[in-house]
Amino acid sequence: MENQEKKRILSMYQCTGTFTLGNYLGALRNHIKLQEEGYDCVYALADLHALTVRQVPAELRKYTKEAYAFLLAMGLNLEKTVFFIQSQVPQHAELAWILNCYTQFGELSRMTQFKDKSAKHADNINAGLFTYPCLMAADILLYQADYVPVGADQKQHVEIARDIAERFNGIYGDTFTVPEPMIPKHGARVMSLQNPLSKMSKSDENQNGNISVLDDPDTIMRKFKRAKTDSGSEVRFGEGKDGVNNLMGIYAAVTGKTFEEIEREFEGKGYGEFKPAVAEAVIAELRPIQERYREIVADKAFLEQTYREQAPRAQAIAQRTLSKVMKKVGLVQ
Ligand code: AQP
Repeated sequence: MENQEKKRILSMYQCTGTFTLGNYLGALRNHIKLQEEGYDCVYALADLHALTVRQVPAELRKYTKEAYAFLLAMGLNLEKTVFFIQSQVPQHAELAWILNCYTQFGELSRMTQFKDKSAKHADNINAGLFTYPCLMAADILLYQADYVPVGADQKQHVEIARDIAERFNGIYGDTFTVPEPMIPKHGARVMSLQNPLSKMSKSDENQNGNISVLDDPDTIMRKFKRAKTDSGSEVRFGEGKDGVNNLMGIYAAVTGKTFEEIEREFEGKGYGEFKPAVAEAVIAELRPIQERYREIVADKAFLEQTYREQAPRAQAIAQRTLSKVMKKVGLVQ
């Protein structure tokens, strides 16, 4: 067994577009640190989940490879972390089917993501959109994960995985580790630059609202300069100043400064100086990663070899759990 004494963390990322600064500051950057904090990390790109919404096939492939290269560029360490593409590990789809049969219609109907996405894609309310929590439970339970890092809005996913695991364990005896949600200590929530009341999202129709981690410096500068703020000019955290609060949150996350320090730094200077300063800080943070990223994507053979080599590592862990489950439910092996 690999690193059995360490607590295992599982996290998967959707590759329906280029990662945003929100994904980076709210999740990826913290997840990369966890591998140095003594956890046994299993990370993956959730390309099967992406299919619940209609995708352009060539784009899905491109975004998946791009996301893989980006995490490597961030310093994901394959000696410590298993990092694979979900569709290359067939055990996910197999366990998901079994878990479908241990999940109730009522509990799936209560998932807010199903309600949101079916309202957004009313012309394609497919069965996958409804049962995706079973696939997500399979993703987590296959690896006997102790913790799943989640934003506060995603706790419901871990809760349903816990319910399914407890139900299964209750019928068949201990089979799955019951996972705990892990709310990150430094998990900044980044809002859209154009609408600071909604979160920055890959799928935002207004691309000026989101900073893509691959945006060039001029684009980053332009987007920050156009960021929506209020009619005031003081760089101060406060109620009704959602745009400025968001920019301060980004600046704080990138520079490590506190809000008080930022207020002092920009005392009497106004938004006109603050916005380019935030842009510069973000550009400097992303620059070395973008440079490494360009080297990695230029070497297609290396990238392909890397994700291909990771799949069997994940399969070996996943198959142990799947075999146990198959035996318990009465499938001939
Ligand atoms: N704006 C955000 N601020 C902080 N954290 C965020 N995350 C996403 N947006 C923000 C966190 O990023 C992790 C990976 O998310 P994901 O790739 O699985 O997809 P998502 O949460 O659905 O992200 P998007 O960008 O909003 O994608 P779309 O537009 O496709 O829905 C998660 O831990 C998430 O909390």
